[in-house]
Amino acid sequence: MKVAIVGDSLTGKSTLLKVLTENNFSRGSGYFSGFGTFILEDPNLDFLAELYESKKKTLLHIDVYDFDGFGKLWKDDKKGEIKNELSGFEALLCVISDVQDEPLGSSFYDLEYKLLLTDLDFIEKRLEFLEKESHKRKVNEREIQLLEKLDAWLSSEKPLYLMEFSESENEIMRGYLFLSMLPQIFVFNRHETRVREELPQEILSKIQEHKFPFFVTSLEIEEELISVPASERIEILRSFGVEVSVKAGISNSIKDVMGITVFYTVGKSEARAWYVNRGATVREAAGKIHSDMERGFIRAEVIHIEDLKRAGSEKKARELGLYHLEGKEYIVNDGDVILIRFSV
Ligand SMILES: Nc1nc2c(ncn2[C@@H]2O[C@H](COP(=O)(O)OP(=O)(O)OP(=O)(O)O)[C@@H](O)[C@H]2O)c(=O)[nH]1
Ligand SMILES: [Mg+2]
Repeated sequence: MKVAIVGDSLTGKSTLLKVLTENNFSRGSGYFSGFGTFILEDPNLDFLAELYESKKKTLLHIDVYDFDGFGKLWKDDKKGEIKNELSGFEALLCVISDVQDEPLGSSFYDLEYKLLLTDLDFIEKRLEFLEKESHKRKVNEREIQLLEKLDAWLSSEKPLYLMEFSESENEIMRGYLFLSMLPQIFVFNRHETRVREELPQEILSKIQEHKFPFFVTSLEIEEELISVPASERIEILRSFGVEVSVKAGISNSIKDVMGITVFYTVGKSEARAWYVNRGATVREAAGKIHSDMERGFIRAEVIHIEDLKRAGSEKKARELGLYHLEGKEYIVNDGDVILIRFSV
């Protein structure tokens, strides 16, 4: 999983990279000033590792890149280049800020405008190209119609994320990269003295309309707390008015945003989190662990993490009949703890 930190200049993007990677990041080049690995926080996995006294704990992680294409390196005539740099990214972490004493709206609308404008610019160039081509050869009319529809949608200042597509439109869309199709998570980096202030209603309604998650924090404070254990960190953050640390917030919301389901495997040697696309079967999940497990899949023993927590131990959970046997078509639920039976 690969996400880009985006936002206007001086909003705190590089500070966010530091916080998420706990200072373990590398310097980048070009539009990327740095990158690193963000290990997602997961209290469920902590619970499992403790319960089974697992030697090793393997959490999910995300590759995070600090992107300056919409900040200090933004150039109106470089939109195409900037857009291409983001191909392969699956979500955007949008940093909105008032630490430079500008109102929040200024960095919010700046980013929204640049994202929509970049998509619009691509569409208009593509339409121009297809128009020229149409004099030489037969072009795909369906593509032109779709691009015109996208153009109208974006011109009404709505991201493509909110648009619904037919099967055949989806097919055409797959060939494109549109920035406003990417899911977004908003980090409001507020000045320490303003963390407790309400977010402007206009911005709030916009984010809620798009169903994007958002968090309010002070990245400067979070940066000072990097080496403080998570449990103490949240206490200190609360005293400043921050309700969820940015790491916990992003860890919790990333799976919804990316449309993935998290499941676990656990034993003495390792407790581990895995993910599959939402709606995947347990056989596909087995394939994530090892191709042999998918090939030789017999059945899966499954318990939901909440059931295991309630029972308090595997033994008790078994006595209560909370484990269930599932065949290969079983759809994995978020939080399932799975034991695959297979033979090769
Ligand atoms: N007061 C205050 N200053 C902050 C906070 N977060 C970041 N800053 C300051 O804002 C400046 C920019 O922070 P960066 O993290 O470098 O921001 P950036 O978005 O990466 O900036 P560019 O890459 O230059 O566009 C730095 O001087 C930070 O010290 C904050 O929460 N409070
Ligand atoms: Mg920076």
